Amino acid sequence: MAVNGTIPGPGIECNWGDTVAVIHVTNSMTNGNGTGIHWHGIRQNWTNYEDGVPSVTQCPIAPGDSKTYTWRATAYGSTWYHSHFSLQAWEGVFGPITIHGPASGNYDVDLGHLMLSDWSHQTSFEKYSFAQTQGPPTLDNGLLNGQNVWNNSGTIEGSRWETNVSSGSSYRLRLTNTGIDTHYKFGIDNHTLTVIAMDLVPIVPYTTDVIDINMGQRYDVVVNADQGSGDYWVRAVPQSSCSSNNNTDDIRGILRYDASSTADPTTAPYTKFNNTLCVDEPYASLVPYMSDSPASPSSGGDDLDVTVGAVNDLFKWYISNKTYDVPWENPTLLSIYNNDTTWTDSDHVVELDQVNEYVYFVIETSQGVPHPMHLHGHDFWILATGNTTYDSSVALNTDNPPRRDTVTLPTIGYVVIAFLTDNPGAWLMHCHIGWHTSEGLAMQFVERPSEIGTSGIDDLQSVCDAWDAHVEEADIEQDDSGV
Ligand SMILES: [Cu+2]
Repeated sequence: MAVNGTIPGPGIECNWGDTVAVIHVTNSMTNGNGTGIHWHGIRQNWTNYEDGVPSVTQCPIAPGDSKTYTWRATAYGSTWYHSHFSLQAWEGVFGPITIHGPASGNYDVDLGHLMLSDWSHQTSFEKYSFAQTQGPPTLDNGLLNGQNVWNNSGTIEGSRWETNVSSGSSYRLRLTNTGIDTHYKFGIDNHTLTVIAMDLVPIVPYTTDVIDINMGQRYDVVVNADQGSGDYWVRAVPQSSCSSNNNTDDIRGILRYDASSTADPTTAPYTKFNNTLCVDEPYASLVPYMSDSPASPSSGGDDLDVTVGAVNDLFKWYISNKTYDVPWENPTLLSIYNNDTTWTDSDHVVELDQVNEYVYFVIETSQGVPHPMHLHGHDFWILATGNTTYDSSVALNTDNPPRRDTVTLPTIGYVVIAFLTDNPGAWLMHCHIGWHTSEGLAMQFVERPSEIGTSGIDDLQSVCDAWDAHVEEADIEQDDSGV
């Protein structure tokens, strides 16, 4: 699957403050393949109906149907769009978004996005039944901006991603992990990375040789071409404590000082790649450049306990003992428009009625699987995190703590987040591991429902009508959580 014929799809580029109008999404697929495009990390402030999530903010766009999205770029930096329907994102329905604005570090050249994907020769849809019954399958390979090589029984196929630099110049790279189930460490042999942004938040720059990047996260890094000459490996290494891949050591691109060179680099990786833990960058390194601190919560938040269990011998993930399962044809926002706000356990709605107040949530797990947790419609503050059991004596950092939209819940650990209820809407929070999302590791905040209003209702209804008509004539069975 692809957007306009390429993987990654075409980039969307705009300036901070722009209204991105308009993006036409036409579903050219066939029978049963609905779609919906989510603009990851875009705040959608008062534009919940543009969030692109089937079962939450819209029905799937039916084959042959179209939907037009419009949204405002209220933050700046690097992000991406992807399908939020079933496993399509990991078949190639994604692409980069660049929002130009200030940066907290200098650089000479913007090299654009480098999207780190994982890949298998079987489709994600083919692997889903294995994932549901036996756990996460081993993947075959990884891709840098859609490229890599593959040793097909002795024949090397494909080609590597390459980039050229001039000695003495500095380069901005926009990293996104688009994988279905791969935590990457990324680095360039003999070069350092100066990190200037996480997700869509500029940070006080810090320098590292290797960076941890979990699914859904973005980091903007500046690379100084300070080696004079030569060819260097660019490495994305799946971390074996939480990711399984058959090509771990050869997901590589090449950085060249001499564009005419065709030589393979002979450089060696940093030893930091040998640490295979799946963790975020050091908490203390992630200091937002623009200081912003949350106040105390108006009331106690929930404790969200992440667990895995089985239903009919299929893995299901739970948050607070609820596994998310919402029909595509009955999105939350449609229910709100229809004043039908009686929620079931499988809707897993937490209603937030407070206006412009801070809410705190503890997300924790006693199981040995880390999860990249992503919230729609907000950046959240990370008040505390640790790989121990949470207890209420944990000290919370409320002095300009890291804020972003995707955080790693550590294995047998916790993370405490806060956000401001300044954005009426139905906002999904979910694990960005593709298998886990489909297996129910999701919930939704219905924020200030009485103020959501009816903007977008005509569009929502017409997309739902087309989907309902498609369901009537095609025999469609929803075999995942709806997100
Ligand atoms: Cu997960």
